[in-house]
Amino acid sequence: MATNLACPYCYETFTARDIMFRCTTQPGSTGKRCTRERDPVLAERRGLRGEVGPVFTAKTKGHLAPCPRCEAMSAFRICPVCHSTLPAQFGMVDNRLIAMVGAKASGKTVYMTVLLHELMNRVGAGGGFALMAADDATMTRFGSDYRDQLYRDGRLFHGTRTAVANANRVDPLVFRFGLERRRLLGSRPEHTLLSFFDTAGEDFNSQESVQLNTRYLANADGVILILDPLQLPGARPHARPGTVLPDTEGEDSPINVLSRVTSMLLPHRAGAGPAARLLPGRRGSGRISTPIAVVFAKLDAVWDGLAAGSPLRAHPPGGDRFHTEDSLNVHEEVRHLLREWRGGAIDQILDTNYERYRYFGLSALGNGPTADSRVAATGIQPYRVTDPLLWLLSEFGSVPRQRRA
Ligand SMILES: Nc1nc2c(ncn2[C@@H]2O[C@H](COP(=O)(O)OP(=O)(O)OP(=O)(O)O)[C@@H](O)[C@H]2O)c(=O)[nH]1
Ligand SMILES: [Mg+2]
Ligand SMILES: [Zn+2]
Ligand SMILES: [Zn+2]
Repeated sequence: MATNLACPYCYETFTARDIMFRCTTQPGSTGKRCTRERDPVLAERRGLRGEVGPVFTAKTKGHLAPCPRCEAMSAFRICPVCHSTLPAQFGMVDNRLIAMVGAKASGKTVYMTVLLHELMNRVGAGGGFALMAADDATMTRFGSDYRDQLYRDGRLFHGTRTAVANANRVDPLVFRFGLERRRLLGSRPEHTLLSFFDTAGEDFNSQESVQLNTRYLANADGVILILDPLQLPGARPHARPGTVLPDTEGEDSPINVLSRVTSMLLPHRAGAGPAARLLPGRRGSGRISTPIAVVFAKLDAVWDGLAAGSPLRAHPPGGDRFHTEDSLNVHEEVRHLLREWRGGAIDQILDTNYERYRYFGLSALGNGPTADSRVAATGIQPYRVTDPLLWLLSEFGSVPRQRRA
């Protein structure tokens, strides 16, 4: 069976043979030239309404094909479902889809922005990683919709729009991730394409949104579940004075969000036909094999509730590896805190339904925001933000593991 590829933009799957091409509209050797036109598929699926080269199919698994109209060769490969231009190395390097999920206001968008910014800048400089936008749209959108607002203007985000409110679309950000070490050794740097998909907390409440997000979640290679520790009844007494406390009950409670995410990941697999058994993500146990990183965000807000010797208080070893020992210490500590803070049911759901889950604790901002929803005067001081992604990448085999410090 041909291996399934998944589009980093629409998360639909297809095989290498299904990939289509877009004419460059540059004149070819014959002198004929195609004109740009509107692409209704691109408009509907991605909301992109500009004029682009015409689309054509070619019976090739290669990276070049001649346009049937003007005969000019084109290297613009596009997704057969949404017509997005695929990144240059698509199909040759690993392509991983990562979904950010969690209750409303748990901190998903802030975390995603800080994580990407850190990987592109600070960590990238010293940590041996390189992260770059894989396409122009990602570069522009990450800058204007995320980075500038938080880092330049110091403003926090409004709630992320639900997929339904966004014309039934989600717009993933697509990056190229690499380890710099290999480049130093002279070999070709090996890259992984990473597609990040930020959901709206509200997406887990509405039925329509659930359907759309189910496809994205089902095709995700890794899930990052953000938990706001302040939603756990037992953590609230430890909150820093002045912290605004979110609701603990109802639709948006961490346990409800985790239950919904879990049932979105489960039935797709259990109910699917024989072919689905070959899909990554499903194995014999009946449990979900998609790795899920379960993250206590906003650690700064409950810092005073951590014991003096807590592994969460220790800075991670750093470098371009995933540190197993540190991670397992943190994992056990968070599990212990979950029980202590009356969130033990979360652990039970994970243990029953997931083959691979790991706990993390981090703070994206490092400090609570001001009363008028701005970044604190001390600036953004991220703490342990790369741990969950490095774990996922180590699970995918894209980042090496180091057992002991
Ligand atoms: N103390 C503290 N507060 C944080 C941190 N990160 C986010 N917050 C707070 O949480 C709020 C919500 O963060 P968002 O990232 O917008 O939340 P979200 O999960 O994307 O919310 P939706 O898009 O509505 O689902 C922010 O406005 C901050 O007040 C952090 O690292 N520390
Ligand atoms: Mg958001
Ligand atoms: Zn053409
Ligand atoms: Zn697509």
